[in-house]
Amino acid sequence: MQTCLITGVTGQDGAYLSQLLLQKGCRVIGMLRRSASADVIGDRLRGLGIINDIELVDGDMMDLSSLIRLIQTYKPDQVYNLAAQSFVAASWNQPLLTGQVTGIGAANVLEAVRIARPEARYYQASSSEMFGKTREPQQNEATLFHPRSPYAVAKLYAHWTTVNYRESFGMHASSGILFNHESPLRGIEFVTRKITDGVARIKLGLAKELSLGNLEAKRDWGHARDYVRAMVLMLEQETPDDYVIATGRTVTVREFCRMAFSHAGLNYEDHVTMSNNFLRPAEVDLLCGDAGKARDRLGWTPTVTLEALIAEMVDADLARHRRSRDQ
Ligand code: NDP
Ligand code: GDR
Repeated sequence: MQTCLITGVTGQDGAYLSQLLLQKGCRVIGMLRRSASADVIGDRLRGLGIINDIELVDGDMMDLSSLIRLIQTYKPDQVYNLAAQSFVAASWNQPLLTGQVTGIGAANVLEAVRIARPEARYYQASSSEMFGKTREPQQNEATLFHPRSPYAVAKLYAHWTTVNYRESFGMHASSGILFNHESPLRGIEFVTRKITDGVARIKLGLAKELSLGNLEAKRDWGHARDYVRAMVLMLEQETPDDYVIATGRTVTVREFCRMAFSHAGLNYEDHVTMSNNFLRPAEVDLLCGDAGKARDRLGWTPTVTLEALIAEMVDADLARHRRSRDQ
């Protein structure tokens, strides 16, 4: 039985990855940071009905000693480093924290693995945000990086540290350059979930308007369930490597709005307003991934269309609001 340690287990990807690893018969150790609201924080795992199947243990990305102790104690065969301050917009307000958690935090995990369990396989949650102000219409593993936020700069540090540990110490360390992936478990502050939640509230008469920022940004959105499958495939390879994971289809935030509102029989133009409050100091205008390498080497392809993703998210938010309204 493989023992897998997941940092960021309480996040969207941590929940789906835990579920997948449990289905594969793995022992899943989830690192949980100390919080006064631990009951609420496990909600995604509770929602998937797996919270009692995971061993939740205390630790923090900024506390190297906690990471070393965890790895010494549980001797994981695989380490999935998903923990991060992952909200791009917040990274301008908390650049140093973002650097410490998202950047140095990854180096801490790599150090802990190198010291306590160098034979473990390591996965780094890298991001398409690293491409940032790209000139390429479609981005792949060879595309130059030009990060546009403190978050993306921190992710780039973590990415290159992963590559460096592979090259310096021969560690089985892989980096997944994942494009945006969403689901009903997506944090409410991210634009897709903000939109599907807004659609549900407007449809049920709980709100009239939805205020957004830049509607012209283009993103390549896939389903988180498909993307965690790619993480597992990467660690199953004999040789560690870096892979872009994406659908290859890009649409604007405006188009996402149109599709989400129309799924509920609404016209987005009647409800969406623009606010400068949600504009960013520097924007990433266009992301569209080329996952050809993952397709050829991992046999990975996405299975969920954007239409199906939006339908699942809107329906889940409608059901959730109906439940709390009827309680
Ligand atoms: P979430 O924001 O949903 O989850 C982040 C996780 O990190 C949470 O479990 C959070 O814990 C944990 N965390 C934050 N700070 C610390 C800390 N100091 N110590 C320990 N744990 C901490 O992210 P996603 O699940 O969406 O993404 C997973 C990873 O993939 C992230 O690294 C993200 O940057 C990256 N990524 C995500 C993409 C996406 O589209 N979703 C695309 C590309 C990369 P808590 O619950 O306590 O806040
Ligand atoms: P992103 O996701 O920054 O791509 O990072 P987000 O959903 O926050 O933004 C996507 C695009 O939508 C525009 N936008 C808005 N965004 C938010 N959050 N709220 C709004 O009201 C709004 N209006 C317009 C943004 O400007 C942006 O262009 C996500 C995170 O999961 C990262 O951790 C991950 O690395 C990348 O995806 C890939």
